[in-house]
Amino acid sequence: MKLSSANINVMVNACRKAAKVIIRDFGEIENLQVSLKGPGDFVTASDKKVETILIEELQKARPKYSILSEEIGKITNDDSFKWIIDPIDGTANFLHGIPHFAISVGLEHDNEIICGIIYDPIKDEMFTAEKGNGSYLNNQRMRVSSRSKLKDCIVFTGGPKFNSKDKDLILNEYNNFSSKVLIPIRKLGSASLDMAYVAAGRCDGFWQRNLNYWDIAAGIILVKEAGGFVTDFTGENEYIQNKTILVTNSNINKEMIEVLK
Ligand code: 2AM
Ligand code: CA
Repeated sequence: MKLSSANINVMVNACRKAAKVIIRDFGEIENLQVSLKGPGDFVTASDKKVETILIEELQKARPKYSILSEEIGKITNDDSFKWIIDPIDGTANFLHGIPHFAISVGLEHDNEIICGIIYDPIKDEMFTAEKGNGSYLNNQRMRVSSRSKLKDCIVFTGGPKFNSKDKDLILNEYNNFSSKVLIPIRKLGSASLDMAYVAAGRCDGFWQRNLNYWDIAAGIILVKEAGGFVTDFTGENEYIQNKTILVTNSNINKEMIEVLK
């Protein structure tokens, strides 16, 4: 079984085209890694190239939709439909030659995400979801995990940025979780893939402060359609406004909220 609505097809095609550039550029990173200049500017250029391809393809198919994208910001058109784009999520991994990053594209309609795609080009894993039609990994239906005790769970987070104003708070939350789970907390470096992994049942819960909308837009629908919960740290729906996101299977949401109190 697979998802094949018109919008999903547009998103899949745009991602596959952009992924060709990512894969080629990722191959170059190894060479640049050892050069004196390092791959910094090259990575910025890759990010922009990938974004350009995504936008070109999406606009060709849906000329009236608006866009919000990490590098270029907003393009306002018919505001009832909007693409939310993160061309390379996990840029630091990409820059360091670590094969764990993704293209993330969400489609918002009347302020609600209705379609999402997260594509890991290196592992060739395509996560897709559409409102009412389920979540899929490479055309196989995905479900969140069924673990019910936080102690037995594997949880992910992103941690603070070096200049974060919330550093103490974030480290405190990390500390609290680390004494609740037997398996040490994972930090894989791509927020969109963290969410896709919750949807796929690989990870049981993920929490993070201060993410941008493009980091989480596609993940929101993937997790919801896989039967998981997306809330803020208090269990409410204000995760975009509050910039606190908690993503879980359907069993451990309350237990994670207790830890975040
Ligand atoms: P990026 O690679 O597109 O910059 C790393 O923890 C993950 O969080 C990445 O997905 C990174 O996206 C994202 N991220 C974006 N803004 C962040 C922030 N203010 N603090 C922590 N992580 C952030
Ligand atoms: Ca991102």
